[in-house]
Amino acid sequence: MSVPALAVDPFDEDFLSDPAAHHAALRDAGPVVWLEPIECYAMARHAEVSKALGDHGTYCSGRGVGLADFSREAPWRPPSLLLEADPPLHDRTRGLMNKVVSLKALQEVRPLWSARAHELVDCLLEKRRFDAVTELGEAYPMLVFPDTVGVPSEGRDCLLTYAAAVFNAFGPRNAIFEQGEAAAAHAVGWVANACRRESLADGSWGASIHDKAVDYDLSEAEAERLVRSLLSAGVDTTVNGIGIMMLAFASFPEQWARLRAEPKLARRALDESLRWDSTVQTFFRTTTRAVDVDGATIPEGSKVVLFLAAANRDPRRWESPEQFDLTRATSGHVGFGHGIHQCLGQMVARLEAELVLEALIPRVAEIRLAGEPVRRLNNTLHALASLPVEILPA
Ligand code: OVM
Repeated sequence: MSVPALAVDPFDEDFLSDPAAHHAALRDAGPVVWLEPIECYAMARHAEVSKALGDHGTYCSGRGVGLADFSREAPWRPPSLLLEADPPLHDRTRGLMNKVVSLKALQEVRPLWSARAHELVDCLLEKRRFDAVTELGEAYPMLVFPDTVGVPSEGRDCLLTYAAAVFNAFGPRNAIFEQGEAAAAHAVGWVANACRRESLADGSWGASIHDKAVDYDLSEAEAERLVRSLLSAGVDTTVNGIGIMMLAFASFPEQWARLRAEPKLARRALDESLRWDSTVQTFFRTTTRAVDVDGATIPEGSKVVLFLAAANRDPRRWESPEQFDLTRATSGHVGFGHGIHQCLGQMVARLEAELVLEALIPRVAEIRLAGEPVRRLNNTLHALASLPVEILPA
């Protein structure tokens, strides 16, 4: 059987402006398709995306998880020792990071992070109208995460610039990629410096990575690169995760009422929000052998783009997938990925979202859109530039 070919560029402005509008065509074309404009295989159905993510032996990450094949072209920055690594190296680095970003570490930060959420919500309630992207989605992670990682206070805006560039760089070298790279030159230097042991606060997660490096047979340079992973993956993801979650509640007011009636649902809200509209839209893998997918063959050494966001709304897997529903069983969503690379920071992201909601629930009766949401185009992230909202006090 042959693989259907589509003339779809998932990184052009039309696609990136409204990815969900294009996902059904990708899913319906077949379990695996060939995208002519980017000369790459693609999967968009839940079953195939989940299976590929779970089979890291066949679908490897070491040749990059963007369009660029690191075995053919030099990566734009030294590869991540987590995201862009395969076992056995990956298991060692992940083992260290699991000890740093642990349940215990999260329990320790919870009281401070909760206080910060309440302070921020106090300010927002005074304003009533605010931008849920800049004043909440960005503001909250920036109030808690950089301090916890332990980076210098000066110049932290570089974290936002850097993350945007990192996620753009998984796509082709289009205008968005090039702009991101140009804007990030200064941020790249700032981040490199922030990752050094001398720059990191004592007792911070960043310092802890350095302290543990020897036990895991990792050099100081490798420890720096693991700190870099926290800074690359921990900012723009939660920024947009919280932003999109606020958009979900503004778009489905009955779900806000449902949450207020049963505040315990706050812990599940981010997962359903990610299923409904996934912050990370796509990641690539590279095949390590010829692989049969439902009767069609993908040759060895092929890039395959996995549409996490499309899988999360696949009607073959989800009932009423367009509906944001807090009571849905979200288990199996691939918004945090799946398999050995599944998001290391997922507990951090869930905690941030839960604490923001915990602060809002008792005090906010309604969240209303107060203007059109404005998108920020990114080659990987479903990102918002602005989300004007009005909150009505309870
Ligand atoms: C990393 C990294 C960068 C971007 C995303 C990510 C979603 C990880 O440097 O390890 O995970």
